[in-house]
Parts: sequence; structure tokens; C-alpha cells
Amino acid sequence: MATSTEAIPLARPERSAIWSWIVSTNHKSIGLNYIISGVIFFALGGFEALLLRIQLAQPNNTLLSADAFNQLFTMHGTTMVFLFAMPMLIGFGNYLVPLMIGARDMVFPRLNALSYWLFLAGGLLMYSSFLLGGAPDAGWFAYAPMTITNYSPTHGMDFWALGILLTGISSTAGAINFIVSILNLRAPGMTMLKMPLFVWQMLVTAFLILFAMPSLAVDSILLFIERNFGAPIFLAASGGDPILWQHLFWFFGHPEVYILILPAFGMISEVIPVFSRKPIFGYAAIVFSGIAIGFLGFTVWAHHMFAVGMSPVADAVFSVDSMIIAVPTSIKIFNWIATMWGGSIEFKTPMLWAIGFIFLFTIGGVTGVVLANAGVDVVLQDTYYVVAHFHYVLSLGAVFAIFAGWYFWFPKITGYMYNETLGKLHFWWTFVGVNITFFPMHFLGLAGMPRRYADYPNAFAGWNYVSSIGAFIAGTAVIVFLVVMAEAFIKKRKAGDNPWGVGATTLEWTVSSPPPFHCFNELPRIQ
Ligand code: CU1
Repeated sequence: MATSTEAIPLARPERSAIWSWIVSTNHKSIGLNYIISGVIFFALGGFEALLLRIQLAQPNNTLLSADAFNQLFTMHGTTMVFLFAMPMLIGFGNYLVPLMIGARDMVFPRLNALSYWLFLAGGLLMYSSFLLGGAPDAGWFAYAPMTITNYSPTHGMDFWALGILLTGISSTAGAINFIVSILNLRAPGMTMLKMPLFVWQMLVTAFLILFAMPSLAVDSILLFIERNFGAPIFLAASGGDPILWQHLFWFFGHPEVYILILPAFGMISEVIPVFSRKPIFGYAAIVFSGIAIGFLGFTVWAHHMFAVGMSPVADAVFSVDSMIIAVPTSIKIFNWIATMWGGSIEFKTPMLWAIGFIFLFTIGGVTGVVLANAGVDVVLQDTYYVVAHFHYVLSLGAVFAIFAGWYFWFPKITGYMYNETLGKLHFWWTFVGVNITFFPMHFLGLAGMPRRYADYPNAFAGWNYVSSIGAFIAGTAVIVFLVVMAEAFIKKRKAGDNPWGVGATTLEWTVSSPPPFHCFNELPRIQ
């Protein structure tokens, strides 16, 4: 059993760079592996989105066949959820949690490395399907009967089922690592209620992964068996139950939303106080509302299924639960605003992303409460209103938080300072682009445009055109981002141990930038 005091062998000098990278078990290299892979998958998923938006820019477009369109939106969603957002947040968690709790590494470094390589294998497996007969094409939530061979004749959905299984094993192993590390490796004096808020949210997230992932694993194994061995599981025509798939999927799928957003909440909770020059308002409220979200997150899954015809009692229960979960979420938003209130706010790049996050996430949260009404949801189900809603929550919410965290910890991780003006340009460029892309989707949804169609009648042309222009602006923001990064690595401005000053009180700011291999020569003591 490895403990924090046991020496971890250093990379031997005779190892080639590539081999020591492959066999590294250091949490910082693994964290960076996750983050860099996440960025690459983000680019792929973004490129897929751009192709979809070109196809939808005007009616009767023939850029993509209906088949190609199905594959691209399936892989766009799958990529953004499983191959970008999750690994990105797990990567930041890997890099930061040991530093923040005053440990030298995660508790199971080899398991940690295994998690990363399983995730990468899952991602590559799913992407290899593009070259091996056709990509998954039944949507990222893979409803029966769309997944059945009659509708999805290529092996795409088999690649999907196995790829999802691998990434699920990866994140479950990672979750165990986070839980055991956080519970056992904290520096002397760091009680649970002295842990940084990011660590708290990672802990709750890890429990969510642990309890949600098995449901998806069962689902994808059953799907694989049904597709390849003809077992009657989800296909009604052969005596299976398509609703069973939905229950198992969303019992994972809704907690997954919080798996993506709680670490984001954690990042925001670290950034806001530093740039408000005030301690966080209501630390305990943020901790306990995070735990409440964790529990409630498991009680709302069937709000994705109002249209399947559940009993009125079930509809009512899941409607009310879904509205209740807005309460702990609003508590956090209240706490962040109260932290900023009366502070001397510095609008540095991380802070801009954090404020952008609060603004966009709140819009997504409000449309979420609208959709939580079973009666309203039946009308809006599978329209662009839903697409707008979850993109505001995730692709704007979680992504903005990730960029807040990115700019906040970039100086710590690389040792270099980015250029503030360029960073702000990146923020505003993205902010304008994504709002032009996603806000019109509310109108399209209210007008009744269904999602996942490769074409539409002329009546929907106006807002679709606007949305596609927005997608191009948001797409070019990636170039601005690359410029910011390139500039920082060329200019090599030294960031110092703590570029943010007195407000940055968590332990990672007490070590050098980038942090030493084993983080701490002596375990820190917390007063
Ligand atoms: Cu949900």
C-alpha cells in the first residue's frame, strides 16, 4: 500500500522522453495528459459542431448527407461530454487536488495512470470507427430502437458501447482515487471544513461518478449483447423494453450533468474571491449545497422522459424534484455574487471568464426550471429550446469555468504569465460568438424546430443563419486562444510562485511554478 511518505521512484535518466511520459505515474504529468487530450478532443468536437452549423446555415443544404449528419451530431455530443469536459475537469483535479490538500501525489499513482490510458483508449476506439465502416449515429444518449441494427447497420454503435465502457471504467477508477486521496492524504491540520472548495466539489463529483457510472456500464454492455447476440433487451418488437434503456441511461445521465458542473463550481469558487479581494462568502453553504446537489442529482433523472408517458404521479415527483435542485444551485450563485459585493474587483482574465460563467449558467438554469415543468416539457421536448438550454449550462457554463480555471492556474502549471489584453480578447470573442450561436436556438425551439434534423423548412431559415454565423465567430475564438498560448510560451514572462497576491491562499500558491516533482519537500501544516 503506497502512502504519501513512501518514496516514488523518479523517472530514470536513461529513459527516453517518450517512454518516461508513457510510464509516468506523477499526478501532474497525468493531469496534463488529461488536459492536453481534452483540448484535442475539444477541437475535434468543435470541428464537428462547425460542420453541423454549416449544413444548417440555410435550408436545402447538401454539404452533409443525413447519414453523415447523424454521425457528426452523435460524435459531437459524445466527444464533448466524455472526451472533453470530463477528462478536462478530471485533469485539473488530478493536477490540483494533491497540491491543494498538501499531498505528494494521488494515493494510487499507478491506478491513476491506468485511468488516463483507459480514457484515451476509449476515445481512440470511438474515433477509429470513422475509418472502420462508420461512426456511431444514434445520438449521444443512444435511444432504442435507433441503436438497433436495422436503423444503425454499421458497427458504429458497437464502438460507442465499448468506448463508453472503457471511459466509464477509467472515470470510476479515477473517482476511487480522488475519494481515497482526499479522505486520507490531507496535510496535518487540514480538516474537512478547511479544504479548498475545489477539492470539496471534486470529492462530491467523485462520489457521483462512483454511483452513476455503473448504470451506464450496464446499459452499454446490454446494448452490445443485444446488437451482437440478438438478446431481446431494449427493442420492443422483439419483446424488449426501450424505456429500460432510458431509465438506466438517465440514472447516469443526469448525475453526469453535475459531474461536469460541480468541478466547474469549484473552480469558480476559487477564482471569484481572489479577484474580489475578499474571502468567499458562505464557505459552509457552498460545501453543503454541493453535497445537496449530489444527493438530489440522483432523484431527477426521469425529467428527461416526460414525453414517454409516465404516470401523472411520476411526472409530478420528477417535476418538483427538478425544481428543488435549483435551490442549492442558486445558493452558490448567491454566494458568488455576495463574495463580489463590496469587494475591490479586479477584472483580470480569469475573473472575466468566471463572471461570464455566472451569467451564462444562470440563463441555462432558468430555462432548466422552465423545462422541469412536465407539461411544458412535453411541448418543448427535443426542440432547439432544449439544445439552447443544455448548451448554456454546459458548453457555455462548464466551458467558461474551465477557461476561468485555465487562465487562473496557467501561471502555476507552466511558470509563465499570459498576456492580459490577449486573454481578455479571447474572452470577449468567445462570449459574443457563443451567444450569437445559442441564443437564437431558444426562438427556434419555441417555434417548434426539432433537433437532430439535417434540413428544415424555410420558416426557420433566419435564426439558423444567425446561429451559424455565431458558430463561426466562436470557432475563430479558438485561434485567438492558440495565439494567447503561443505568445505566453514565446515571451516566457516569469509568473513567480503566486502571481495573484494575498487573496490566493490555497497551498498550490506556496510552491514554485511549475511545482516541484513531489510538490512538497516537507508536508505543510495547516493552522
Ligand atoms: Cu437532467
